[in-house]
Amino acid sequence: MTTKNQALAAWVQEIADLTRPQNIVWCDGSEAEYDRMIELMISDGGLSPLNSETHPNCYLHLSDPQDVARVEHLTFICSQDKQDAGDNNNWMEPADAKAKMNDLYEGCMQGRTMYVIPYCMGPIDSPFSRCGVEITDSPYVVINMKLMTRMGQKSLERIEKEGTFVKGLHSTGELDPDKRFIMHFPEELSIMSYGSGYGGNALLGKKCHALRIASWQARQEGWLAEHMLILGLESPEGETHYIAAAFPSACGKTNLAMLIPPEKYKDWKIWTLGDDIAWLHMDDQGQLRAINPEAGYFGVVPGTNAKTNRNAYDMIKQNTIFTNVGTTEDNQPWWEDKKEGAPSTDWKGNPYKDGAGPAAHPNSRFTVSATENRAYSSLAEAPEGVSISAIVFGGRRKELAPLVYEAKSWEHGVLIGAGVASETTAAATGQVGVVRRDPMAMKPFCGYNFADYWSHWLSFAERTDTLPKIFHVNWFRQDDDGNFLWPGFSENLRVLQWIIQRCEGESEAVESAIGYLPKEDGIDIADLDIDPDTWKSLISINDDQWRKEMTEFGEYLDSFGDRLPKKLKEKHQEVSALLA
Ligand code: OXD
Ligand code: MN
Repeated sequence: MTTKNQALAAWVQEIADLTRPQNIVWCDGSEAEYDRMIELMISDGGLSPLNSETHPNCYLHLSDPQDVARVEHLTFICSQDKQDAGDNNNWMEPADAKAKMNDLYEGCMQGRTMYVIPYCMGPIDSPFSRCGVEITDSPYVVINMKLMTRMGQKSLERIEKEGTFVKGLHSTGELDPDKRFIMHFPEELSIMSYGSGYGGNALLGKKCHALRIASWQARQEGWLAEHMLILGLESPEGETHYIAAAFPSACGKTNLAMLIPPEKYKDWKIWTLGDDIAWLHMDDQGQLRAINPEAGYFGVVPGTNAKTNRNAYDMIKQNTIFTNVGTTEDNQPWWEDKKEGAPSTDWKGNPYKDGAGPAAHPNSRFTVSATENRAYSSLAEAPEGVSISAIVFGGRRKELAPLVYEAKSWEHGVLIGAGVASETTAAATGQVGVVRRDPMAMKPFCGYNFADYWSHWLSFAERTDTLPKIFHVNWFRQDDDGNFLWPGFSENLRVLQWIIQRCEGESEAVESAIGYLPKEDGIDIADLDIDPDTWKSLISINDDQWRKEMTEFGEYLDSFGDRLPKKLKEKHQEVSALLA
């Protein structure tokens, strides 16, 4: 296989000259190729088969122990002008970045195979989809890209027809944390990644293309690339509303996207369209429509059990690649909170020792095709996407943010999104559990200056008056002893119902300084074990805490200087004045 696209052929040759691989393989995306790659990886020790009776076609990959998460401090946006990347990103001068990377790439694939992976982000026949080509020396990347994207021959054909593609070059290099960089060149639609095999750093279609590069392109072309799940909520009457929801990494997007309604609401149904990324376009009628650019899930494993996420739990019993979990004595995958079996080896492949840390790494992952999910929506493949009724932002906050509140307008909703803050998780290296600002859950993923990003969000209000309503949720409030106040998981359906009722004008709300809150009986909790005081504190605000929050948030916004949109500042002042 090779290509009719001259630019692609020339680039592949240029990279081969630089990296000097032993051979070059163009990936066709076939099942036979996937099976061959699995065999190859088993034979060289990169994968091991799991129990084929309990987990047919499931494999375990153990990564280098120093390569288990995204590396935000080593991730750069290399725009011509530093201000375009903004203080929300690390920046490097493009020529310097290329020189640094080319030094690392020089001869790095000697003795290795170079794989050329044409892929399409989004349904292959959607006008909203975008293609890319990843060149990599990692067989692990090839098999993961096969599950996570539409990869191979069809994508190559689309590239040959369209003539454009995002260029992604990846090498695992020496897996040396001191020689690890993830560089983005948004003006050139290109990505250079070196020294890591971890999904978020190495599967270039995902965070690098579908968020960082795509967010830049989206701004220029009038759409949005967001860190959002997409779900359909179907009522017993058969009406389905679509919701897009942004939460920081490892805050339950996959669980929400696959939620199984509690017994009392068993006639309701949640359909999954995506669990991590949404591309939002406005159609001719002024409706915001969403597609999921991905074709699979790269989800956090620990905590997944029959109660927290039955769909995912069942989904990953076959045709799944596990990364950095433990195993049981009979070679089934094992992780903390699986609630079944016991660990015999840990994620480093050593015998498991009680008390010597978790068996599965807290950021261990499953990779699986979306078609394995029994709640996968038939509209996930629709070229035109689905019309979005509500946008939801959320973070992991022990205190402050109520269970749910609604923005008073689109512009106010943009302020709420910009104000998202969350406790950090194991999805990125660094300290866990520290509250940090994570606007729209895009702190690690927005490929340009947040001030320009918020202007772009605000500009949608000038284009239509039929935008979705915007909400904020917080499933993670705790009492002083660290107990969660809200049961979460399936019960979150009750909150989604309120959101849809509000979109339909069917439920009254209480106006507060920060937005509309549910009335005490607005969400049905009669059968839940929540005492009235707890419930009140979940759906009300503490003015003192919010005054402090608005002051800190204001300082954060001001740090963006003159580029900060005036409208956002005004909205901030309005809310602050209501709290004064
Ligand atoms: C992810 C992340 O893997 O956000 O989706 O880190
Ligand atoms: Mn994510």
